[in-house]
Formats: sequence, structure tokens, C-alpha cells
Amino acid sequence: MQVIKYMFQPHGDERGQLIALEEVKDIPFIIKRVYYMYDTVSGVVRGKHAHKSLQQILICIHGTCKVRLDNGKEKKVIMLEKPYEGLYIAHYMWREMYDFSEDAVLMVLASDYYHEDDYIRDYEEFLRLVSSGGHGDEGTYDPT
Ligand code: T46
Repeated sequence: MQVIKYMFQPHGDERGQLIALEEVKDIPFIIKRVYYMYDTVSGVVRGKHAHKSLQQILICIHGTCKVRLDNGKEKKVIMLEKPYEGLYIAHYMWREMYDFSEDAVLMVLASDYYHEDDYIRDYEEFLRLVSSGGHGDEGTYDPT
């Protein structure tokens, strides 16, 4: 499984750091939604679903957390610990976010508005969909 992590360019000077993200240029899709989570309770696991078409970039802009990615065949754990790192998550990828530090703020840039019907919340259904291969790859960023 290929993990795509972006390293954004900080604009630093004697006052500190600034990161600017422009859709299509720095982010491989049009950004239709931004959301973030904070005050995450110790020990909880968030996510536990996949999306049918949504693409996202996760940036832990403060603190740290881990993300487990699972494409139905392979699992990988990615640590997010820098405000200049962005983890790209394509559609049909099961995700779980956990081990949030007390001060963690996880910001997500999303390629679409919130649609509950885009979620696959049942892991067995997710495995069936990815193993049947019938979901296609439309809308997925191809870095090659
Ligand atoms: C994802 C991971 C990384 C909204 O009303 N609008 C929104 O845009 C979102 C994202 C959520 N909500 C509501 C729906 C729930 O009542 O906020 C509540 C918490 O959402 P959820 O349980 O889906 O949060 P997570 O952290 O499990 O998952 C979220 C995203 O939903 C999901 O797309 O990939 O973060």
C-alpha cells in the first residue's frame, strides 16, 4: 500500500512559521469542506469507516495522533506530528484515528460536502466492496 504524505512548504521568518495551502496546487483536489477535531478524549478511536468517493488530507496542526489506514489487504499506521505534514486518504480506504495527544487539533481538507450516504461504516461490507473490485478508481489522486 502506498502512503501519500505531503510536506508543505513553511514560510518562516523571524516572527515564526506560516503554511499556505492552495487547492489543486498544494492539495490535489478542489477543497469543498474543512473540519477539525480537538479536545479528543484520551483512548478513543475515531473514524472506523471508509468513503465511497471522498478524498481528504489530514493535518495534525497541533499535537500528535496516529492514523491506521487499511485498504482491505494491508494496514499501515502513520504518525501525524508536524503541522506541515498532510496525509492523503483516497476513497475506499478504511481509516481509524487514535492516540491523540491532549493538545491535538486534527484538521481535515475534504473534496466534497458532508454526505452521510458516502460513508461505509460496516467493515465486512467494506471488505466485500474492495475484494469485488467493483468500486472503480474515479476521482482518486494518482501520484504516478
Ligand atoms: C473522516 C475522518 C477523518 C458533520 O455534521 N459534518 C461534517 O463535515 C463531519 C465530518 C461530521 N459531522 C457530524 C457528524 C457526526 O454527528 O459530526 C459528528 C462527528 O462526525 P464523525 O463521527 O463522522 O467523525 P469521525 O472523526 O469519526 O470521522 C471524521 C469524518 O466524518 C470522516 O469523513 O474521514 O473524520
